[in-house]
Amino acid sequence: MNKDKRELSDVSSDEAICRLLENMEEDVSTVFTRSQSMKPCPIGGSISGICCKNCAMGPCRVREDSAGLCGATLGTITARNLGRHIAAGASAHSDHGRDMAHLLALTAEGKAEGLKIKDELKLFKLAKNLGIKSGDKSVGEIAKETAEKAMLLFGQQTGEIDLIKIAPKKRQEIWRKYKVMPRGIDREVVEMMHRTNMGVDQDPEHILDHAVRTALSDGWGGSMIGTEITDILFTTPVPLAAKTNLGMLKEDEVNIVVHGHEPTLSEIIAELADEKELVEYAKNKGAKGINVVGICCTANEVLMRQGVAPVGNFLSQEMAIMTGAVELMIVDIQCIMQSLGQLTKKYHTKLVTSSPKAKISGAIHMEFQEINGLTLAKEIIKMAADNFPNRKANVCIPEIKSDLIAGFSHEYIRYMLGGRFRESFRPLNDGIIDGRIQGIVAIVGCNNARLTHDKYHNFLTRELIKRDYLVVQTGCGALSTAKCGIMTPESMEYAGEGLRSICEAVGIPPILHLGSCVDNSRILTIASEIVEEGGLGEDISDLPAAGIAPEWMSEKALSIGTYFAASGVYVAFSGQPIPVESSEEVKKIMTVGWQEKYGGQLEYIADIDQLLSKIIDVIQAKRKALKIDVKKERVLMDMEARRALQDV
Ligand code: XCC
Ligand code: SF4
Repeated sequence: MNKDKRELSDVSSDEAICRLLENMEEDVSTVFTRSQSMKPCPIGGSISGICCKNCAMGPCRVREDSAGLCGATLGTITARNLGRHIAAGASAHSDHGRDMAHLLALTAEGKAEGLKIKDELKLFKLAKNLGIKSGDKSVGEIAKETAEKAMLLFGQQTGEIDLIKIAPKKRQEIWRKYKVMPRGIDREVVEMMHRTNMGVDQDPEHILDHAVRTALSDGWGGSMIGTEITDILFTTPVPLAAKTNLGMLKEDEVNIVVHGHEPTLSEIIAELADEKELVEYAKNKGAKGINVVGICCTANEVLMRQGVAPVGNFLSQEMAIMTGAVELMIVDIQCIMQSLGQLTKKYHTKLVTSSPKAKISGAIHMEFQEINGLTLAKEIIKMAADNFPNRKANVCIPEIKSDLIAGFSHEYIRYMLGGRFRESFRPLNDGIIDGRIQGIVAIVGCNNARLTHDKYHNFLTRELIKRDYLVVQTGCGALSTAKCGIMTPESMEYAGEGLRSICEAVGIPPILHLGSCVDNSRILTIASEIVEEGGLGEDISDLPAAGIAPEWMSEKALSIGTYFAASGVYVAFSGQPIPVESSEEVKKIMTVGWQEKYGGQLEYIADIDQLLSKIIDVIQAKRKALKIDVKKERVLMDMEARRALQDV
C-alpha cells in the first residue's frame, strides 16, 4: 500500500490488517487502496440526497432554492431517497427473517437435513407472542404453526404485526396515534417504494412517517423473527469465551472462512469441523485438522452459539484471503465485497457462494437448500481440504489475536442478574437508579473504508465505560471492540467505579456482545423488559439509553437507526454523513419532529468528541427527568436519629 498517501495507522486500528497492508504486493487491489484512488462522489457524500433519479425526466439535482422538472423540492427528494434506503435495509433483514421462518417450518416437518429444534422454551415463548395456543400440541406442531404464523406477518395486509406487542403499552399508543404501526412487513417495504415513485407522496414529513413504519416492521418484525427463530434452531446464546483476529487462522490446518449473515449452513459447517471422518480426510491431505472461522455477522452468529473465532469484521474480508492461508471462503448474503471474486484468483482460495439469492462471478456456486444442509456442508469441507495441498509458500498470518466473551442474549442477562430462581432485570434497573450505571449505550453497525477502521467504535466504547455507561454491541462494532481486546471481564479495570462494581458482582464484562445485526432486535426486547421491570419510567423514551453507529455504511444501518429512533431512543451516526445532510427541512423532521412525536431522533454528528458529549448530555437529561440524577447519599442513622424520625 502506498504509505505516502495515508499512514497505515490512519487506515486501520487493527494491527493485523496494518501488517498485511504493509507487506502487500503492489498489484493487489483492496478496499483500502480503492478508497484512495476513488473519492466518494459528492452527491453521495456531503451533499448527499439531493439527486433524484426516480423518473426519466431527470436525474434532477436540486438545491434549497430550486426544484426538479416535476417540481419536487430538496426536502421531498431527500426524504424519498432516505425512505428508499430504509426500505432496502429493512428488506435485507426481513428477507433473512423470512428464510429463518421457512427453515423452522421445514425443520418442524423433519425436512431440513441436519437440523432440529434446540431451544423448545424459546419456541414456546415465540409461539405465545404470536398468539398461538400450545395446548397439548407436540413440539413439532407448535413449531410448524409458529413458523407459519411468522411467515404470515410478512404478507399481512391489515392490523398490527404481533411482535410489536412486546413494546411498552405507552409506546404502542404513540405508534397508533401517529399511524405508523406496521401492518405487515413486505407491505410496508412495497408501500415505501410506491410512495416514492414519481408523483406520489410529496410531503417530506409524511414520507418519513412511512419510512418509520417500514423500519419498525424490520426491528419489531423481520429482524426479531430472525433472531428468535435462530435461537430456537441453534440455541439461545449464553456467555462463552473465544478468540478473535487473523491470528486465529492456522498455518497447519484447513482454514474455512464463513462470511455473510445467514447462520444455517455455517452452523452446520462449524459443527462438522470436529467430526472424525472429516478430520481424517483433512489429515490425508496433509493438514492437522479443520479450522472454521468467520467474518461479519455470520461470524457473530456462530461465535455466539459455538464460540467459532471471528477473524475480523467487514473490512477484514479481503485481508483474510491475503494471508494466503484460507482454503475456502463460503459466503451467503449481505456485506460481501464483489472484489473477493478477483482477489481469490491471485491466491489458492476457493470462493463459494451458497445463497439462492446471491452469485458472484468467478465464485463456485453451491446452493444451500434447507433439505441439503448436511450433505452440502460435508462437500464444502472436503473441497476445502482438497485445496490444502495447493497452498502457496508465502503464507503470512499475522500473529495477532485477542480474547473475548460473547453470547449475551436478553434471556441470559435476566438470568445472570437475578439468578436461576428469580430471573429479573431488577438489579440492572437498581444499578441505573442508584447511578452505579449511568446509562446504557448501544454502539453498533459497520466499518467504513473512508474512516480509520475500528477507531471510532473503540474510542467511544472506552470513553463510555470509563464514565460508567454500560455498552452493548452487535455487528461489526462488537468485533472491533473484541479485536482491540477489551471485550473481557478483565477490561472492567477501564470501567468507572460504579460500573466496575456491578461487573465484579455479576462477573460480566462492561461491554456486552449481543450478536449480529439482526440481533439489534434483542436490544428492543431488553429495553422493553427494563421498562416493564419498573422504576425507570413508562416507556423506552424515558430510559437513560442511546444508540450510536459511528462507522456506518450499509443501508441496513439506516433502517436500524430509524427503528431505534422511532422506538424512543436518541441515535447518532458519525463518519460518513447520513444522506439527508443537505436538507435542513428533513434534518429538522428527523430531530425536532421525531423527538416530539416519537421521543427519539436520528442525527449525524461529524465530530466524535461532540458526539460523545451529546450522548452523555442526552442520557443525563433523561436521568434528570427521572429524578435519578443526584446521587442519594446513604445516611447512617444512630438510634436517636431513628427515634426522632419516628416521632415526626
Ligand atoms: Fe455488514 Fe452485519 Fe454493517 Fe458489519 S455491521 S458491515 S451491515 S456485517 Ni451490521
Ligand atoms: Fe426529476 Fe421529479 Fe423525475 Fe425526480 S421525479 S427525476 S425530481 S422530474
